Amino acid sequence: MSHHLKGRVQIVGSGAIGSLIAAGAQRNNIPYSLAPRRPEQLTQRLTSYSGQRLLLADNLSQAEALGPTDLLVMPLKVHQLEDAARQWQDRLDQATPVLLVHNGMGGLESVRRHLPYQPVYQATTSHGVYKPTLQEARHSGFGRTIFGEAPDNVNLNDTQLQIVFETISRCLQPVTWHPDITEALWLKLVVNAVINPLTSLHDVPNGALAEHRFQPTIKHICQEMAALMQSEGMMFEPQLLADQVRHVIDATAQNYSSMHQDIKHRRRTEIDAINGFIVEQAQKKGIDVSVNAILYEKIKKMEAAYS
Ligand code: KPL
Repeated sequence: MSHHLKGRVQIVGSGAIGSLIAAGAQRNNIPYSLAPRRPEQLTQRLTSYSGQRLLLADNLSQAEALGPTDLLVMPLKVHQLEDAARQWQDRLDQATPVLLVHNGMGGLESVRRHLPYQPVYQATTSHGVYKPTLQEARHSGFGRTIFGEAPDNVNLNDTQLQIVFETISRCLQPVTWHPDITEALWLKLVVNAVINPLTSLHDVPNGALAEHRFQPTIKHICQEMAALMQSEGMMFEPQLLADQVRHVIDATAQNYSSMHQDIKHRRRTEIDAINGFIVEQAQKKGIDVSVNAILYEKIKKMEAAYS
């Protein structure tokens, strides 16, 4: 049976991934609203992966409040989530589903400070999208999306899960449901812990990380991640993690990572939620993650130079 969203997809912000979701909604005739913090940041056009230009003409104005048949999508960085959750907390029905899409960890905890009992869903995507200008987005890398339910949801609602899954499947295809989204987020964390800081520090596209000179560092990070994940109850061989990282390096070879773009545009990066999170967790467990710690410090220095 097919389940349809009866309401709208309300997207918070107008970043690259939010714009891709808006374009997917428009193509599928799903009512949506893309709501940037400042009007000049609103994405108006998206160039699809196949090169078609799409005008985001169906964009509704931001909803005053959202009911149980709407979907609130927060494709924001972890450090932006707490504020956004605070702003929306009084405008949501207790059953309005909220979807988080971000790199790194700690987003769910930030959102829970203001929305402790909200039904939350999480997704991680490897689509490459960037905004060459404030009004324009480009879908430059065709990836995939993994989707699941937050592990701490109180009322499990299979019908809602289906509806959110089908909606996001249309907007960010292809989407796979994962019964343990936290594990999928950890695996993506490994990819981001390698690709994002290294491409930023060396000022290279993702594909350059296939070069011989980067392999010892990548191997070392994967060993650190395997040890940390093991302490969280997830058993992955370092080599398997390294294979996965390599797969993403090859699949996104031409792309510049999101951290590379953030640094280029002098924006705050996701380093705290990626390598910063890793260092913090490892400290609690007494696990050595010195390569992650070095990358963290170096990116923090780069950020400090312009912020
Ligand atoms: O998620 C990404 C990012 O850039 O943030 C990867 C998968 C590394 C692709 O660039």
